[in-house]
Amino acid sequence: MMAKLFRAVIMGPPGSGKGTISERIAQRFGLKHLSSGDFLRENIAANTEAGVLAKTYIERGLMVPDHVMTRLLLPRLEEMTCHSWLMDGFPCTLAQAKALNSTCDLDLVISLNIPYETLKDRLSDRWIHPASGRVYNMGFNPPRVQGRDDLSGEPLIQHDDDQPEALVARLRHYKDVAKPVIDLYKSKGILHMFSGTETDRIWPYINSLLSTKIPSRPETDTQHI
Ligand code: G5P
Repeated sequence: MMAKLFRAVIMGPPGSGKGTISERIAQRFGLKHLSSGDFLRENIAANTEAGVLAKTYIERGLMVPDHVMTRLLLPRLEEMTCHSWLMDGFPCTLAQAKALNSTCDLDLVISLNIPYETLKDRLSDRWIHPASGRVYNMGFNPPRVQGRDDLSGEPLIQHDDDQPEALVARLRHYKDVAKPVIDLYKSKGILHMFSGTETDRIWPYINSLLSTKIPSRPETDTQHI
């Protein structure tokens, strides 16, 4: 059992490897992995009011409005009084960061800085099941049957926003909204930026950093909600 609860955030543009690295951190250090994208997909599947609204944005490759995100996520974080956690994908705007700040003190923020060309290659291979928000990558996480969702068998689509032309604007938008968040966490002295083109090369540095902050655990059960 950890002596002190640990609260961390991982931020990065779409396709930067947040989910992949979060799973590794959760497994190695026993933090609960909370994912804004997964949480939205759960709400879409459950047809909640917020889920129905969020779906209209996600389908178009757009960010969900701040008030929807904070209303969904903050109560969930407030329930986690006894757990150390890693939040993946939230906050990603200054309004979200300020709302989170009023709820808890973060110990550490990981920011992934991945070159545009790398993101473009990963995202242009990305297909989505619109009804559930499930995401596939034809190179690294393909569906069992090509072009079909694993669970429903329904056809997968590709976002116009994942086409190379639209990606420039989308990634620039991310950069614009994330910059003040990065500056905020830098000024608090808790920001750690990692750059590179391969998750496997970035991971050892993140692992080393976290090893100085939290004890690793031998068990392998990933804590994911
Ligand atoms: P999500 O689900 O958080 P995104 O778009 O932010 O979606 P995504 O695509 O899931 O993020 P990621 O988590 O950063 O990317 O990266 P990942 O899934 O680990 O890796 C991406 C792909 O690259 C995978 O196929 C992986 O296997 C592969 N990969 C990883 N590492 C490597 C590598 O080293 N080499 C190679 N070759 N491949 C690799 O959010 C979904 C939507 O919800 C909304 C937004 O609409 C978002 O689009 N949303 C929010 N809206 C507003 N505010 C928020 N805070 C929001 N959070 C979510």
